[in-house]
Amino acid sequence: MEQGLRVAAAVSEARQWDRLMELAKIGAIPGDGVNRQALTALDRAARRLAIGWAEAAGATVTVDEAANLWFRLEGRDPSAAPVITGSHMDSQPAGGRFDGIYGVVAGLEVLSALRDSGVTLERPLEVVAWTNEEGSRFSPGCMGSMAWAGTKPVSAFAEIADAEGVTFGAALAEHLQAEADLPRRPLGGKAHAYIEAHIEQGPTLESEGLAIGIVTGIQGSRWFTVTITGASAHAGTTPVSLRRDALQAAMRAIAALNALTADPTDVLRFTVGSFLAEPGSSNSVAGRVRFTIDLRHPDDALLMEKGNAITALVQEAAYPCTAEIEERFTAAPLSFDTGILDGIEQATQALGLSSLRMPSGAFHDAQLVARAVPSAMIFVPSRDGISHNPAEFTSSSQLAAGTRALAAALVRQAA
Ligand code: HGY
Ligand code: MN
Ligand code: MN
Repeated sequence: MEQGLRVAAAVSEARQWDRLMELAKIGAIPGDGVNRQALTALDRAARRLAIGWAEAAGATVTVDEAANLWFRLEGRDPSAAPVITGSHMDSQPAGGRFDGIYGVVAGLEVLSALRDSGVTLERPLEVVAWTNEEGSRFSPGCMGSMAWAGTKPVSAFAEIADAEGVTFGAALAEHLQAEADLPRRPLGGKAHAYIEAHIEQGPTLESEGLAIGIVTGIQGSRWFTVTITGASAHAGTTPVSLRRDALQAAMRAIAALNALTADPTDVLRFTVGSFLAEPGSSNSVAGRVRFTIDLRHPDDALLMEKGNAITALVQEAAYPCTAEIEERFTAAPLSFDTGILDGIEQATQALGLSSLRMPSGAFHDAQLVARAVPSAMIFVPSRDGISHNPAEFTSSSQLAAGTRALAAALVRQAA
């Protein structure tokens, strides 16, 4: 643990905060927020900043065919399976300055602290920025980590289009062309351990006055897209009895889904986050409605039971309109590696940081990486538990404490 404490001591709160604030200028939106969508020029501008910092820390830079961006610092044994840390650089459309990007900057800070402390590890250390974790431009999320872990091939996402009709395949090709100066590395590979630092995005750590969340696992998530088709009609001349009103049908369907997912224990999470009625004119009956479903629960059987009931329920409620339901994303509930969790706890104790073992309500790339590599996560507090909102905030000292715990935990895995 001594080496880990040396590297942790070399973590600079100011350097890390300055880097985060520099990145927050790229895609800045009012209210201290960020809108930096995956595979855009803004995403590439942020990546170039990170590349510069990684190279200054002595790391080599590569990109894989899913556009995951890699920073590698060699250890004494270049043939050893690396230890990996990182997160995502893309944001929600009305995102904050810390979701995802903190985990990448924390990894970069550990690279800089290794250089400053003169510590050389046995294993290589790699910092990764995963492509499209949020899934807000191209649904679903976690495309980069799914491709890397072998859950789905990159080609499976090629035809998925954004709101402007740009396909993921086209955006990826444009992006890789723009980063053609970076050496390419094959997708996938072996790793000894993966530890991701992330903001909690919930109220627990702050309300209990704790510094570090030792994340024991992640609840399951299922994403669906519902398309309800009726018939567009004149709002003035068409009798209600003759209408096939897709918007009214969608309201019936969502009411039925609310009944299906009602949970007095407030554990089940059901969200309709996106709703589009077409043609979207005040004097035309809606002919088509598309809405999304985000369903989550820590118990796999319950998540399967509720999720599997959606299609029949929506189709029945939508009649006389028709409904198509497509499942876009499934991530089963997951428990992280107990050995790595114990190592994180020992790191927090050695650093004198208060901590709590806790599950994650949000999904993360670690949920997909854990299919291929022993993984775990570290949380830092979120002010008022706010995230996916410009008001998202974590203080520089809280972020630095998380990065010191990350540094000590990574060194323990890589020493
Ligand atoms: O949606 C999630 O749970 C993650 O924050 N993208
Ligand atoms: Mn995130
Ligand atoms: Mn997020």
